[in-house]
Amino acid sequence: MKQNESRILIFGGTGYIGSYMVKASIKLGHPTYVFTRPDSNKTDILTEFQSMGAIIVKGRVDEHDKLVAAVREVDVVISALAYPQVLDQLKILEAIKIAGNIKRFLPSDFGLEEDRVSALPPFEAFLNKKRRIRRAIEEAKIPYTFVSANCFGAYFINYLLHPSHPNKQDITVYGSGEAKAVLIYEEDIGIYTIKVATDPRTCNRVVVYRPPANVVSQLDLISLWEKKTGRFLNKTHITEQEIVTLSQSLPDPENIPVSILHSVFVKGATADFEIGDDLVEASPLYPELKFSTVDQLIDIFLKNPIKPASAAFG
Ligand code: NAP
Ligand code: EMF
Repeated sequence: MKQNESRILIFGGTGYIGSYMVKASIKLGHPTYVFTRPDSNKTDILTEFQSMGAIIVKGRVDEHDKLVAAVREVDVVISALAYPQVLDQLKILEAIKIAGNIKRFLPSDFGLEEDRVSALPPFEAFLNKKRRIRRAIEEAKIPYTFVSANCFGAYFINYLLHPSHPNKQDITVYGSGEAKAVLIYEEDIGIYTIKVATDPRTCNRVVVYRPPANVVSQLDLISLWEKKTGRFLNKTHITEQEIVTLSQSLPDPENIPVSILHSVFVKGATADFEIGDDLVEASPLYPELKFSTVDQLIDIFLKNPIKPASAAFG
């Protein structure tokens, strides 16, 4: 597969992270198809995509024939469907099997490296659904790339530091605040995901986005933020035991975010494993590209505060 000739179909392309992938795919010159529900309320972004040259395909994942026809038009399928739709990807996989032409499938992972983390039960149940999709793709022998993008940078800065409330100076520190976490700017996730989706070196590999300048503790992040803004934050620590108790007492699905925070900021699960030969770290693959560092990410954020929508867990 020549990298510059791939036609790319994106599911969930109107969504939070999917929209960065659609824009990156168009920017990198790929014929780009966006699969969206006929009654999707994301009309503004669909109009924007169309004006940029994307081809909009309207349908539902349970419309099998429509799915097969859409898949037959392209070389690469990327799913950025939201968490509640994770198991719907089995329907996409069925269509890919029937169509028989797909050179690469990227399922909706884009978080912690799910085959190398062990989490609190609510997050474990979340990850189990994503693992089930990975195993089904492997079993079907469809060429894949599994992407661990770690923490969406602007999303997590917003969540941890709530910069859209400049007067809100009380912030929560999870555990000691010293565990290292990996934060990646969403625009970079878009570009690198399109690059790895069309790269022969990443076929049937797990790719991790973990450049050294993007590994940061919560306390580092807070002091960087304080230095750049001149505003000081009141930190309240929540202990590991309190986090575990919350994960047990909150109803489903509200018990998921707190369990994710436990993995990322108490356990350091995005940064605590070696990247050996069984994984590919994306940053050295493309000398012409660079991930924005955490320092740059804060600058970007301060210039143009992005207010990410909250994630869907239902
Ligand atoms: P999202 O914005 O919530 O949704 C993506 C798209 O899914 C929507 O735009 C919509 O497209 C489609 N969709 C929504 N509801 C649907 C339904 N009921 N049936 C069918 N399709 C529906 O997704 P996201 O938050 O970007 O999440 C994408 C992936 O990133 C997930 O795997 C999630 O776990 C992961 N994630 C990771 C992080 C991180 O920090 N690493 C943070 C957030 C999310 P249409 O309206 O066009 O049909
Ligand atoms: O709300 C979240 O985290 C708490 C702030 C969820 C949506 C984020 C998420 C992050 C992940 O890894 C960092 C979902 C899936 C992930 O693997």
